[in-house]
Amino acid sequence: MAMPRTAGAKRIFSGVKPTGHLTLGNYLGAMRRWAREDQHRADALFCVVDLHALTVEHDPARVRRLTRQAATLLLAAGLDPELCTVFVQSHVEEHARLSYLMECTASDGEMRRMIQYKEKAAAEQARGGSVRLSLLTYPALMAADILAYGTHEVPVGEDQAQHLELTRDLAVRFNQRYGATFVVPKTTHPQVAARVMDLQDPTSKMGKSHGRTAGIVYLLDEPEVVRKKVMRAVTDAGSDVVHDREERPGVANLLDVLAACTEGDPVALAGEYDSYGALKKDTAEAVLEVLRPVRERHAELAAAPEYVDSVLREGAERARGMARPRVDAAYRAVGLLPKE
Ligand code: AQP
Repeated sequence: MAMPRTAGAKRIFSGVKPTGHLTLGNYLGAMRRWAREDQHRADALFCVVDLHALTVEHDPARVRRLTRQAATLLLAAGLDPELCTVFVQSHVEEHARLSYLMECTASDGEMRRMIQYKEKAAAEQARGGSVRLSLLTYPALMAADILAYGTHEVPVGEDQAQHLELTRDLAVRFNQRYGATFVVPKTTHPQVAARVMDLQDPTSKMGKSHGRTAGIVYLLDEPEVVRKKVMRAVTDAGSDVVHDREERPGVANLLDVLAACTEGDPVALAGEYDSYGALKKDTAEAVLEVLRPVRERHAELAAAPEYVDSVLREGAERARGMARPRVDAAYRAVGLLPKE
């Protein structure tokens, strides 16, 4: 296997969390760009962040299954192990090692301000469950994921912007306290579909772990199911097609999805439609067209699990080699006695 590019290249890191089946939001907001652009222009690492899936109540067998499925989908979406590094977070212990130092750098207050924490903690409590401490400290692990690799750039959907801002703050703080150790990364979002919204509730983002699935298009949904979900998308009062996220969030979301799938401009596309029905029909077909090759490639790869395993094994080995020196340096910098 050829090695992905290394020394001197810009480094990119990003990941997906195996908390559910990956969605159209994950694909348009993140994965598609990783495959089309990022792996070609930088030394890029893409990770299934399985430790993050343990921050809410979980079924161990399901997490294992979803981790393998997410890794397979990353490859199906076009990530090429000859160009980039694909691996599973828990296979590289440096993430957990550095996470503790990030917890020692962050404050309790800044963790509690995270919107995702507030929303997920409230949802957990509403279900009568208890909130895991790791849900609060999740951004420390996420900062560790990124900073361990000297990452320059993190391409993510807009929902991750606040966590990335915290990662930057922690890198700066650590460097000020203990000396220059981490690169301070920048965040990038896609120009269109940076936040794909739930088709049944267009004021909430399409999230893979949401309980109500009618508004969520999963990458592995059957074509008929995708069609049905898009055709039943909630639209807004009125009937003219305009791109207005505040007043017409349902229609704006469909236009954003259509634009992302057809490489168009959502505002210009609005002018081409005079009924919601036609917009939905074209959006459904455009989504199916984008997902078709991913589904086909997934089916091939799912039939060759030993290949996926070998990609993950080699990816983890390479990632470990990249992370260890920086994490060791961070351990020394905070005053821990080196092992040898
Ligand atoms: N709806 C979305 N629109 C655009 N981008 C999105 N992303 C997620 N949802 C959307 C981006 O996909 C990448 C991987 O996301 P993740 O697995 O880290 O989890 P998340 O951001 O918490 O997304 P989910 O799907 O909503 O998971 P749950 O429901 O478990 O919280 C990220 O780059 C993310 O921005």
